[in-house]
Order: sequence, then structure tokens, then C-alpha cells
Amino acid sequence: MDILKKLENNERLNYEDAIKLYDLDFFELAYYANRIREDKHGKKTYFNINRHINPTNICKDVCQFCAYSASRKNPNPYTMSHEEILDVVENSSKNGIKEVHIVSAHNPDTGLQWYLDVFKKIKQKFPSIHVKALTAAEIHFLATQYNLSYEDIINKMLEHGVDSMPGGGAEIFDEKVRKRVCGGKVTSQQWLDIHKLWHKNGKHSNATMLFGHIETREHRVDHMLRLRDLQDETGGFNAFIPLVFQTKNNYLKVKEAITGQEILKTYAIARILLDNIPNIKAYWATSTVKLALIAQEFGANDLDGTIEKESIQSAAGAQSAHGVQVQQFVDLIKNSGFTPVERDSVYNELKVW
Ligand code: V47
Repeated sequence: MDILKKLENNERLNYEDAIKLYDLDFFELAYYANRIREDKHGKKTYFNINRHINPTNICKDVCQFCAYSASRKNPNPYTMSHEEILDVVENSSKNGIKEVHIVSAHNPDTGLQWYLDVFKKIKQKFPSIHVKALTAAEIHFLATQYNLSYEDIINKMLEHGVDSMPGGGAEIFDEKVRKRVCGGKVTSQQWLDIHKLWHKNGKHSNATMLFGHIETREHRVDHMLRLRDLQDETGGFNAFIPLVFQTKNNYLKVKEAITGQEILKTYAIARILLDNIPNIKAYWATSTVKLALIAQEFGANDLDGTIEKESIQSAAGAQSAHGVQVQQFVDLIKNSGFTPVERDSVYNELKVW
């Protein structure tokens, strides 16, 4: 059947259909993605008031795309103490944060409890703050390093107060590309298995895809369809987040930076393909704020949050080191014709600004 007919009838698309979407007229693609966005969310654009914390950059893995890790090109190794992390949360709590998003490197020297105890300490002191922490890549690292199963680590996360899992570490699922960009860390299947186990506990998580490096359109579609399959089984993903590759200070030799048009097409295709994932997040730290605002017309209904400080993408060249002020965020969303809605970490609406 003709692809346009399928889009018109809101039919689920397969791999071949999805590849064809990239060749559609740019604005026709935007039209269909936006139609789905409007059906699901109207003109609402979600964001949250949150704080990113990256407690250590010492890593036993060697991902080619990473500029953050001290075992790559970052000349400043660090590991924060729990007191330092609690101070950060304390300061940010004065700015009204509702979530801490905690993602670390894979540090073999801290011991398992360093990773876990800080969650309990945050929860004890700030019970209303949502703790989003430990990517599937970190869970795999901790399980391997301390000879535990994924279930063991997940049970410990629950005991220590982790509320939801971020979507990091997914990178690109195609095994050949994965081997080249991050061989040695969590495999694609392990990443999916870990999220499945987390969802089995009635918990939610996000899913990312790192694109704009050496992958092809086919690899992106394959990645999204593997996520769609798991979501059919568990329903546990809240959001899909296509992360635009930042090119500075890393070992991946990318000849040409991805174009804004290709990024917007990928958001739109994500919105069309992932009919079972409620939210498409244009994470402004990797897309730039300006493109994230345009992405609202291409299926994205979430811009992540204020983040305050960010170390992973900014190490690779993103303009995200210091976050965005709430009022600025709200004004930008309003001025682009959308309705800013502050949400909590699992997409309950808190305030229409
Ligand atoms: O998995 C590393 C990525 C991710 C680069 O769940 C890079 O709500 C671009 O997952 N260029 C971690 N990206 C961040 C992450 C995330 C961010 C925001 C929201 C959520 C969420 C999750 O950062 C890693 C990796 O794919 N990354 N290096 C780079 N050079």
C-alpha cells in the first residue's frame, strides 16, 4: 500500500515503510508527525524543573563518542563525595527542582555502595524529589563489576529509593555500529533486557538513541523498531529521546555534521513510528534550544528540563553547561505557539504556565 495512504489511515508502519519516510517531502512528513502529536497532546509542550548531576567521570569503558569520560579526552578526572552531591541537591531544591537526574561514568574504584547510598540519602533529606538514576549501561557495569545479577542491582535500586531510570546507554542498537562506537559495554539486547526487568517491577524509564555519527537511516529505524517491540510487551517507556551527536573532543571521526533537516526528519519519524511511546523528547542540550523549538512542529512534545548543569554533552561541544532558566523556557515555548506545561518525571501535569 502507498505510504501516504498508510499515514492517512494512521496504520502501524514496518521497516520498509519507515525508510521511505525519509524520502517524503519535508513538510508532508512534518504534517503527519504533527497530526499525531496534536492527537496525543494538542499544543502542550512538557518540561520539568530538574537538575542533572554527573557524580564521576572516571570510566572503565571507552566509548568512541564520549568526551566526558576521563579515560577519553577529558583532562579533569573527578569523583564527587556524597556530601558534595547532597549540597548540590540542597541548592537546587531552592530553585524548585522536582527531579534529580543522576548519571555517572563506570568507575571501578568507588565500590557499589557509593553508587547506591547517595540515592537513599537524597530521599531521606528530600522525600518529594524524584530520583531518576542509573542507566542500563551503569546497571550492567555494576552487575559485572560486583558479580551480581541485573535483578540484584534493580532490587537494590528500589531499596535505595530510585524512582525511574533514564534512557542513556542505548546509543545505537545495530551490533556492527555498536561495536565500533562503544564495543565492550552493555550490549543492545542487555540494554533492552534491563529495561524489561525494570518495567516488570511496575516502574517507568526512558529510551534514547544517539544519532548523527556513523550510523545510517536504516540503523535509526532498526533502533526505533526494537524499542517499539519492547514497548508492545511492557508499556514501560515514557519517552523516546533522540540525542544528536556532539562532535567535539571525542574519537569518532565524523566527516560531516548531521543537518538540521535530517534531525527534524528523525524526530518526525520517531513520532510516526513509535505509536506506543507517549512522548517524544527533543532534548535541547543536544539539538540546541532553537531546533528543539522547531521540533515541536515535527512531533516532539517535550523539551526535557531546566537541568541547571550538564557535563556529558557540554564536554562534547553542546551549549548546555548551565541549563536554562524556567521563565526563559516558558517564554520560548509560548512564543513559538505552544503551551508550556510543567510535568513531573512520570508526566503528571503540575502546572500550565
Ligand atoms: O547515553 C555521550 C550521550 C547519554 C555524547 O532519560 C552524547 O530523560 C551526544 O541519556 N554527543 C546520556 N550525546 C544522557 C542521557 C539523557 C539525557 C537527557 C535526558 C535523558 C532521560 C537521558 O549521552 C549517553 C550517550 O548516548 N552522549 N556522548 C556526545 N558526544
